Amino acid sequence: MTRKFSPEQLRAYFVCGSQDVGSRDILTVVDSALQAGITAFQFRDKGRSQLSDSARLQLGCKLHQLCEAYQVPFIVDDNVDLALALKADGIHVGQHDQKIQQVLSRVQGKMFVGLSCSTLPEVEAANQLSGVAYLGSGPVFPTSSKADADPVIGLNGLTRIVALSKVPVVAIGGITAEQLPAIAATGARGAAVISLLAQRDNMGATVQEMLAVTARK
Ligand code: TZP
Ligand code: MG
Repeated sequence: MTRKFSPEQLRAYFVCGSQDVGSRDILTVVDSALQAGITAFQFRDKGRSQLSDSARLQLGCKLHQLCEAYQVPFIVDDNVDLALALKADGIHVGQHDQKIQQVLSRVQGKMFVGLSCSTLPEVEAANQLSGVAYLGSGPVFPTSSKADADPVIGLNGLTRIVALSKVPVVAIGGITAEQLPAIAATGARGAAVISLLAQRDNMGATVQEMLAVTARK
């Protein structure tokens, strides 16, 4: 079943691939995150990942099934062919990935689309498009999870992006539990994190904090 986009899904958004879990089993890590209450999962298998295309497809299939069991949207990073093959609920693309217009027309009616924007001109361009469900903006803080990350935008940069964007924004990059209230105060609808969850044994408390700071008052 394809899950439609809702801004609530941005509240506790877990991004993960085989490169992010060290010697642990990614299926166990994602299952724990789902049990802990994440609201979206993005399969981002790249960078230091050692998986072949077919192993990535197989893993993606299992991860999608897991997400289905918890009724949490399964989003694929960057790779439109993989997202279509896996019948993902969503695709997330960056400014350097396939041209956003091409992505929008290839997946139209099949899944929702998230777009990375880290500058105001990028947000202005995104505002001209129809069909972008949400923006991912950052890195808000320095990150060690993405080798080619854009320059840090800080909380001030994030605040400006949120104010300009016509669609909901999820913050990403170097987000720690301590920074969650400040992220929420910018108006961002949630935080997208790799290390905050991938490198935790007990994810329950962290996910609860992510949900608490984004709860409707
Ligand atoms: N895009 C911008 S920063 C980033 C991505 C995928 C990495 C986020 O990982 P972490 O560990 O939460 O800093
Ligand atoms: Mg699904």
